[in-house]
Amino acid sequence: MNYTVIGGGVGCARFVKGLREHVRRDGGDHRIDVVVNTADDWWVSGLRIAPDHDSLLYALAGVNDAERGWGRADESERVSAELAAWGTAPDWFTLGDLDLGTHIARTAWLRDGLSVSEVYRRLGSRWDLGATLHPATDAEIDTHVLLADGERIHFQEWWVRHRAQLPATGFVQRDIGRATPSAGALEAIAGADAVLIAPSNPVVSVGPLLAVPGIREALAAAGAPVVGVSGIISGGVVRGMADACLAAIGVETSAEAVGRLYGARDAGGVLDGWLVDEADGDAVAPLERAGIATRSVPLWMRDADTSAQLAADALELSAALR
Ligand code: GDP
Ligand code: FO1
Ligand code: CA
Repeated sequence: MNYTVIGGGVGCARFVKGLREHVRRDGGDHRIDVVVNTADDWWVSGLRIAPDHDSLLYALAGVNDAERGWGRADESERVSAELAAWGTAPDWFTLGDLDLGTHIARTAWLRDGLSVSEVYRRLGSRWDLGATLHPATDAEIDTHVLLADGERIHFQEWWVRHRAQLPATGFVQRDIGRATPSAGALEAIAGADAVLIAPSNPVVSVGPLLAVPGIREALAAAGAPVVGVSGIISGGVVRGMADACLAAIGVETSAEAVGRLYGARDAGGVLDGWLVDEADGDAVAPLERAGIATRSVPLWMRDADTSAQLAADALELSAALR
C-alpha cells in the first residue's frame, strides 16, 4: 500500500514515525511518502534553513534532539556564537554546529542549481528513513506574519524571538500564487491508497501547504480517502503555539474548529475523515453532520506503541471510507 502524509515539523515527524512503526509491524511492502511544508524556511547568514523538513529528516534518521523537536542531538554551538558576533545571524536563533552542516550542504546544492526536491533526495539518501520526503513546492514561499500594528515580520522572528506573543492578524506566503506543487508531491498524492494529514499546526504548517496552487485540486482528484488527525486536544495544543496561530486567523482552538477549517471534501474542503481525541467526543456528531466521518480515539503520541496505534486508527478510518 502507498501511504502519503501531509504536514510540517515535529508533530508530523512523530506521526510519520508512528506510521513507519505500524508498517514495520504490519509487514508487507508499503511505501510512505511525505509532502512537507516549506513555508517556515528562511535565509540566515546566506544559508537556507528548512525547519519542517529538517525536523522530519533528523527524526526519521534518529539523530534529532527529541526534547527540542528541532536540530541535532549531541549538538554544540561554537559557530552560532560567532555568527551572532558577526551579526549575520540573530542571537535569538540557534544554529548548532552539526545542524549548520546540513544548511551548508543544502545551500551549496541550491547554488549548484539543484531543485529543493533534489536537495531533499540527497539529504535523505544519507540514512534509511523508511519514507520519501517531498517539498510541497520547489518555489520559495516564506511566511510573513501580519502584526496587529500593521508591521510584518518573518514567521521565524515571530515564532522564535517573540514566541508568537505579538498580536497577529494573519499570515502571508510571498509569491505563493506563482508556486506550483513539486512533481513528487503530485505523484505522492495521485498514487496514494491513503492520504493522511498529520496533526501538524493547521495554520502555518498545513495551511501554506494547502495554499500552493494545485495541491487542493490534487487532493480533490485523489482516488484515496483523505483522513486528518487533530493536533488540538481538549481545546489546547500538545506542544508549540498553534493556538496563537489559530487566534490570529479567528479560529477557535478546538478539534472541531480545525476540522471545519479543513472542511469536508464534498463541500469544497479536503477531509473525508477526521480523528479527534477521546476527550473531544462531543465534536463527532457536529462534524459528521458537516460531512466529515469523525472518530474519537487516543491522540497522544507518547511512544512508539501509541504513535503506531494512532497511525493504525487513521488507516482504519481511511479503509472504511474507501
Ligand atoms: P512544527 O512545524 O515543528 O511546529 O510541527 P508541526 O506543525 O508538524 O506540529 C505541531 C503540532 O503537533 C502542534 O500543534 C501539536 O499540538 C501537535 N502535536 C505534537 N505532538 C502531538 C501528539 O502527540 N498528538 C497530537 N494529536 N498532536 C501532537
Ligand atoms: N526554534 C526555537 O525556538 N529557537 C531556535 O533557536 C530555533 C533554531 C532553529 C534552527 C534550525 C531549525 O531547523 C529550527 C529551529 N527552531 C528554533 C525551530 C523552528 O523555528 C520551528 O520549529 C519551526 O519553524 C516551527 O514550525
Ligand atoms: Ca512548521
